[in-house]
Amino acid sequence: AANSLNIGGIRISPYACQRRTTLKNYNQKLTDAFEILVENYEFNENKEFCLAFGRAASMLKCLPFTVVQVNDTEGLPWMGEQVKEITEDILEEGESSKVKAVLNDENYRSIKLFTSVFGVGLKTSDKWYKMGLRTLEEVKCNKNLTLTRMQKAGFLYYDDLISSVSKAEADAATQIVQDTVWKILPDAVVTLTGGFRRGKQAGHDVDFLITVPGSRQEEELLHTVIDIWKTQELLLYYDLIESTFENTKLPSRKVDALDHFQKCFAILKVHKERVNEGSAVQSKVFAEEETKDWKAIRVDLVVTPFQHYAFALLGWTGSRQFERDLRRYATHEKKMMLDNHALYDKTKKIFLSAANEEEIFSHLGLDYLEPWERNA
Ligand code: TTP
Ligand code: MN
Ligand code: MN
Ligand code: MN
Repeated sequence: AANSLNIGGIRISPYACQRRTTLKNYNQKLTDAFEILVENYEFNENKEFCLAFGRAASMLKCLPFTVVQVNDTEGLPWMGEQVKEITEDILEEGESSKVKAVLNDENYRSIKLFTSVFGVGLKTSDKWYKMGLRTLEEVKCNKNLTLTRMQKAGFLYYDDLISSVSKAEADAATQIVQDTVWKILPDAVVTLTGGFRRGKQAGHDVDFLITVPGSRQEEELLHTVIDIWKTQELLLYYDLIESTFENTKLPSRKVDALDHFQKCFAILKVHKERVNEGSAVQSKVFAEEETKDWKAIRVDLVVTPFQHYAFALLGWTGSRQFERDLRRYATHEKKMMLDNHALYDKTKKIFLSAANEEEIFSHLGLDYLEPWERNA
């Protein structure tokens, strides 16, 4: 079993899948600082420190109290020397000079800015940085660059996409997705996943999982959805990725690898009149000057065969840190392999099926965690 520690009578496991982590974070000052370092280590491809600060941040998020002195973290997993140093600075000086230095670092600031554009990843950002580019204006004006279709959409809808998606906007998007999907297949199950399923009030996109019980009718579904949205002029951008899934394939070891389900990364045009934010009066006042009555919203649609639905739901609900720890737990504590498609028992050499998330937790010998307890 996992070694776990006792702090003030609270059992704290080194695995996020054995901790209940709600959105109530008593240590946000520390975790925000750690997450800036994680981001910077990610940009510099320092995997070890990336993991170290990521795990420490995730661990502090589950504590039911605010850490006020370094002693409070005594015996907690993942509080290594580097982490303790930063913690001490923040608790004693109110801030960390190392975090401040990152926030002022030209490379960090540029990469952060460039990757904020939809379709721009680390590789492209690095290239632009090495070309001497520092601002989005400089990128847009540079005639030597060829942008992908995705990046062009990213720049075109930048202001909308950079502003976070509210719960009300996610609900409006859900209405659009459900209306369209149910028009085609009334039996289809449409589930909101990602951060909004974990109870978050805002997100960077809206994630959906779609399945059809007891049939293989789902294969054409996404194509039809796209056709309908095109005629309704609701699709600002889309990239449809066909399924590459094979039933016999063992679950992937790579935590951040894309899954093999059919999916669509889209930008949806959501009209403001569809968004129920209780500000209808205000928006009417501005309606005359404002010609744009819609917002571009990033939407991820994933379609799964019904027998893989529970695994896909567990995988797409997140958080990323929770998913990492769940897979690490399966591998190291259970000799099993888990990914978004399946769970494989290496000892028995069999796939373990599951109709819902509870059954997956149970196969792994874990207490069930509700989606809102997975905010690790
Ligand atoms: P995200 O939408 O990136 O993250 P989020 O919804 O938790 O937060 P945000 O508010 O920023 O949108 O991903 C949701 C989950 O889906 C995350 O746990 C990772 C998982 N995921 C996959 O399993 N496969 C994929 O191909 C992608 C893109 C995400
Ligand atoms: Mn999301
Ligand atoms: Mn995200
Ligand atoms: Mn997403």
